[in-house]
Amino acid sequence: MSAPALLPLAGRRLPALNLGASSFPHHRATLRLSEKFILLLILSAFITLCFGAFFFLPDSSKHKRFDLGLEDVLIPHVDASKGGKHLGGFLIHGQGHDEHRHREEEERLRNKIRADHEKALEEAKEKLKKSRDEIQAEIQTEKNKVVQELKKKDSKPLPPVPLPNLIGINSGEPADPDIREKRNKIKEMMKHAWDNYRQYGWGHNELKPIARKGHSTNIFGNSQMGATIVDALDTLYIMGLHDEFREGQEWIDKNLDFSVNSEVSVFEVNIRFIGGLLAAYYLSGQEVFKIKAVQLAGKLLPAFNTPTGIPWAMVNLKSGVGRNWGWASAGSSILAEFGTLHMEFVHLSYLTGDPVYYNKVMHIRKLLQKMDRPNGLYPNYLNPRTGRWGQHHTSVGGLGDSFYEYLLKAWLMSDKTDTEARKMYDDAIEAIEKHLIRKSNGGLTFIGEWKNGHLERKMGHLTCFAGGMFALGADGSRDDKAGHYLQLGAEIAHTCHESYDRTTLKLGPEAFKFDGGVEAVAVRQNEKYYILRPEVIETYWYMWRFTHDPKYRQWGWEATQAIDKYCRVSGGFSGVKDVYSSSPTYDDVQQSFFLAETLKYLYLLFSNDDLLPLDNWVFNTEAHPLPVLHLANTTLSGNPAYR
Ligand code: DMJ
Repeated sequence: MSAPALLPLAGRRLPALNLGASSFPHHRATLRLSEKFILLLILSAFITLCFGAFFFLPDSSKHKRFDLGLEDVLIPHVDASKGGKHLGGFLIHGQGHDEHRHREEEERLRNKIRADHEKALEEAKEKLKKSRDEIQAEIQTEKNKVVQELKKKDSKPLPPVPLPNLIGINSGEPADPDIREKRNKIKEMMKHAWDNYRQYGWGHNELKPIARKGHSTNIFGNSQMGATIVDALDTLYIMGLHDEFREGQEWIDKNLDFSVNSEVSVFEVNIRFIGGLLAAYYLSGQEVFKIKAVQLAGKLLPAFNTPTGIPWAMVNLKSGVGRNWGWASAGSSILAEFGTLHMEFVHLSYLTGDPVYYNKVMHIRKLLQKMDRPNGLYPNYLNPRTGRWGQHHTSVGGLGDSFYEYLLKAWLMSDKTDTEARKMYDDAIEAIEKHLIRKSNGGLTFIGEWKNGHLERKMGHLTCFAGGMFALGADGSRDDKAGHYLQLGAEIAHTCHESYDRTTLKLGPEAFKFDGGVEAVAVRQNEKYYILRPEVIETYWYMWRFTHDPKYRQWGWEATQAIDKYCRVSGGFSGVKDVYSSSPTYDDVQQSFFLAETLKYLYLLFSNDDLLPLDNWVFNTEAHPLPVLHLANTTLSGNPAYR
């Protein structure tokens, strides 16, 4: 830098001095002298500074070297042996001292790196000396820390809401000793299923009772979400198995984590997890269940981000990316899946005061209402991109079933105020009766499936739930046809009982035909299995509640005995592959719905009606009881879902 460059700077400072002088004219000459003196002083100080900087400031080329790593390109080569270096083509002498400092600094750095390496090596050796268990324990501690941190972040308290009338959660003890004994037997079966899961499958989604290890399927994604624990909680609670309930609660509190990179079924997670958690919350009042249900629901919401708002069948809990099952017609979503969210989502809005859940399911309903329906029937497939139906296949069994169930239950759960849902149910049931329900030659009423313009005379085990649904919907039916629907329920219960009674094991097949001389019997080998499903027993229970005809308890007891005899193994309960074979083979899966539904419905069948009375509770499709929201008597002014 040259000296003239300094002048403008010095010049800017002078007017300040002049200004002061103008106030004292008799000192003007003295001031001019001191001005020159000051100017000289500044100049000499500046020159000294420049020289000092040249000799003593650190070599900036070194910094460039570290910052950019381009020393060979940008910085002239250093030849230390010559005791000097080239800078921009000039050889600077007298820098031996500087070089020495650099070398010292480099040595210091090298030593530090060496020491760090040695320290890391020592630590690794120490780790290796530890046992696998110790290492795993350390990893677990670290994991727990992270989980606790996440929990702190997620466990925001939810706004308090008035709780609905929670009656009949600790009752039901029958006076009749025979019935009490049967009820105790069912409780013992629950304990057997739970204890074995506890011992061999704890934390896994389900249990393999013969291999005695955990089991899972793709509906739960790839992570251990303890599906059996969540699904079983309310059954444990109503059976009075409180220690087991507490164990489950503890596991959920500590381990149930939804921030996992796992693609799950929106429907299954909703009915089993959200339904199970909400029911456990209402029964026990433990906040943890409500908080977990809300956290999980938040993870399902991205599934609704489709052009139509009809959710994808599957969603990745971490990324929120959704997609449909590869096997579904024309990339469609499934009626029974996107149509079985209503009950749980209304409760989520009720409990949180956040209308988002309610809006999502109401949007689905509005969209379905607007659509044309072939013969008044809802096809099972709907494309979430185009909003058009896929293949025209209608079923009250798999792929369609719980959509109809939730229309009826939405009305019941709203204290019969959601008349729109009731109307949709009545319309749908009328079309089903007209097009799908027939009597076989032998006089058995069955519900077939509509496939591409013709009726398939086949009924699934899943379809057997409809007997209970017809009975449940009898009261309040259009044109006062209550008697008719109760009768229809009884006929379906009878047909489904026949499907059990006509097998060797007295357990029902997955699907049975009414065709070519065959009545209520499975024909194809791959339809002969029983996987601990609940639907037939569910219908017995509803029919029992509405009629108190002892045959329903009798049929329920037959099923209990058959399950205990043919499905019970020392490691739990297993499905069987052929109900017509006297020496059945096992599928080695204890389904979570066996604890959630089958054993619960059996227990209720042998309990008094004051246990979970149907005026106060509505069971979701996985048998998780949710209270009726008596909204007329409840202050919900703060709840946007019900304004
Ligand atoms: C259960 O998960 C539910 O009942 C669902 O609606 C369909 N069926 C299974 C058990 O069979």
